Amino acid sequence: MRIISALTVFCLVLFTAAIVWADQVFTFTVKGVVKGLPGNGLAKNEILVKHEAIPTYRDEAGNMVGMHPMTMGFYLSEKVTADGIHVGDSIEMVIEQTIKPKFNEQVISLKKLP
Ligand SMILES: [Cu+2]
Repeated sequence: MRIISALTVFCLVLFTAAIVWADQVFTFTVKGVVKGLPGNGLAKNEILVKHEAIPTYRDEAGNMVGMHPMTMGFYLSEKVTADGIHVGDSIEMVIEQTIKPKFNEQVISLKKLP
C-alpha cells in the first residue's frame, strides 16, 4: 500500500511538472527585413533582422513585456537555414521562446515573403 501511495505522489509530481514546464514555451510570428546573414560578423547560426513590434515577447521571468521595433540578431534552430535568403529580403519568422528551465529563444521557421 505504501508503495502505491509513493507511486501516486510521484506521478502527481511528474504531472504537475509537465503542466508547469509546458507553460514555459511560447511561440510568436514576426515579420522583418534581413540586415545580415550567418557569418559576416554574425555567428554561423545567426541572422540580423530589422523586426516589427512584438507585442507578445516575454522577458526571462516569463512576463509578456513586448518588444519595440529594432534591428537585432536571432539564432536559427538546427532545423532552420538561411539558404536562399538575402540581405534586404522581407521575411516572416516563427520564434520559440523557452522560459524554463533555461531562457532561450530561437527561430524555428523562416520564410521569405513575396
Ligand atoms: Cu528586438
